[in-house]
Amino acid sequence: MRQMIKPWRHVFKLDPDRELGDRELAAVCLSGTDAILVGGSTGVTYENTVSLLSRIRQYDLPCALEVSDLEAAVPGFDLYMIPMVLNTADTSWILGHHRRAIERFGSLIPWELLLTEGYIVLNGDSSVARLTGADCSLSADGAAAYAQIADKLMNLPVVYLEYSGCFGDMETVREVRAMVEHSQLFYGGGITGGEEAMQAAALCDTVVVGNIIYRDVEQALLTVQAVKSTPQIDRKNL
Ligand code: 1GP
Repeated sequence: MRQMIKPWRHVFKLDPDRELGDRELAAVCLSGTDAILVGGSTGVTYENTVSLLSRIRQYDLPCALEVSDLEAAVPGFDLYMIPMVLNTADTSWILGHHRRAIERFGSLIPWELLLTEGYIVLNGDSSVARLTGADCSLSADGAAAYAQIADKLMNLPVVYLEYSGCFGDMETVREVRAMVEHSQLFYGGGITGGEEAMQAAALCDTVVVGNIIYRDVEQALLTVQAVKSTPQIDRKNL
């Protein structure tokens, strides 16, 4: 599964709890993005997840579910991304929900389709920060230390810098990038057009674009080419 996500430079994240018209969905799926990630912090249900998956399946691109609620663990995705929030004192977001999922679903879990994401949540005003009790007062060094826990101690396939809803501090992203050697570095948060997309793309392996799809789909579409045309800076040169 690590191989499947390796080429992903640009990903659109769609929220099952939000409305998206057929024309907009088509534009997003045919935009040249590398994959669709389905997920959201609140209001995600089995029904709205099934409905969104079946609409996305009209198009030929990988579709992954970011599992944030046991009730919405829907079969049929290409890949399941399992967040572990590293910067919270609430262990239910690191191990607790995961333990319950294993107890409940046991042998039904398609382990070969799972990838763990080491989440570092950095926007204190976001729903995900409120939900998980994340400590968003981290310095750049603190964020980079968590990233190294994911990369070097836990050997996680993905480190996800999550600024959901606001564009992140690129100095922090740069420090994290410099320290992450093996994990694939995802960035998400507040990208509203090409310029922000390029800044994130220079420093990260994969750029995730969410909210702007629902506010201004044309702007969202511009981020695809922006990311794809931006070369990554070699971490050794940072
Ligand atoms: C949210 O990281 C994603 O989980 C993308 O963030 O919605 O702010 O683009 P935005």
